[in-house]
Amino acid sequence: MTAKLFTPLEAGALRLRNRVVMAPLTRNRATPDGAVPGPLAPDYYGQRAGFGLIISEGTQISQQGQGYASTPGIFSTAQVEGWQPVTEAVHARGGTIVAQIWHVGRVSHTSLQAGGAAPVAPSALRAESKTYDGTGFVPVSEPRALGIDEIPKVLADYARAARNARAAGFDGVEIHGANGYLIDQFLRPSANVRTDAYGGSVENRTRFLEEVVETVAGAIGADRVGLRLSPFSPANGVVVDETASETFARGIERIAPYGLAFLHMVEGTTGGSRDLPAGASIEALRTLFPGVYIANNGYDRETAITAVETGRADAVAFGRLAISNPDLAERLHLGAPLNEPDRATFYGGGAAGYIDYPTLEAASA
Ligand code: 8OZ
Repeated sequence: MTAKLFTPLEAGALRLRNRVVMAPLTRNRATPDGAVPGPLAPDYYGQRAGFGLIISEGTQISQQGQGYASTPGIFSTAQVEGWQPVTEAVHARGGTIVAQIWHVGRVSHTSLQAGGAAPVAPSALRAESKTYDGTGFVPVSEPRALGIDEIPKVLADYARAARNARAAGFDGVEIHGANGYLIDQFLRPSANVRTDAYGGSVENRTRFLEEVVETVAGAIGADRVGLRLSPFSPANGVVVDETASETFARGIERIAPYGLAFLHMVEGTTGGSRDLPAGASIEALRTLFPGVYIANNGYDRETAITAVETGRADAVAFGRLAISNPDLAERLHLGAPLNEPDRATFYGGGAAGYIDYPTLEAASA
């Protein structure tokens, strides 16, 4: 009998042909100037159409939202036109693809900002983190705190990005609320010491998250919007403190009524251990969300099959294995061997390590 991992799933308006999801993966191969998807992107994504769902690499909603060199955007006309062949390539092969929409907040560098400006964040607190500025890894810049009057503009950028994603042919979007970027920064007392309606209490720290969800759902329909969170990941300099369980519980409670297509969680430390702090529970958070749940972090064939079979997850997202196995869903279904990913070609560069990992068929030919 076919394991449930390999069976279709409806997530809001999204139709997944199986429950093997391609996680969002930063590859730094967009054009350095216009942040337009590079010429190989249609091939890269098209090769991966056999995933039940492709979540695009993080795609900035504005120049202000960019934190690394050569990541793509979705705010200019050229960017929308650059994404069109990508979504066409995926759809031509029967796949489903959403754009991950991203604002990095303080995880950026003045060299990536308009006019060399300071990056923006909930508070003027520099992250203990590095970014890639196109020449090497550099400490992130000191941010300035967003004025409360600037928040509507950021929300408008999210709405524009979501509408642009649909115009570019994406089936929907995933809001990047994880990994220490802007939304996560608002949620964490270590990054958010505001004294206005967006800081302090749990209610205030979860306000920006809800406003982004409300805005993006209002722009393109909640049934085409997913959300990614990493409640217990100390990624990019955020501190996972004793408020995390309560904060994320309240955040998920607040967004639950919107009827999003899915919630996608990094279980544990992003790209690392699945261990959680004492007393923390992913299951407890998941229970607060009534819709489709996509699990991520360190899954393999057996643990993914079991997670979906037991109902602990509706689908499972794979990161590094999606880089090295364009036909991962098929390989997992068959129990076939997997290609190993090469870290040296993850970020930046060209075709090598991007569009040249062989499918099973190619490998046996
Ligand atoms: C790796 C390198 C740069 C960015 C994330 C978007 O952690 C990222 C990212 C990952 O969510």
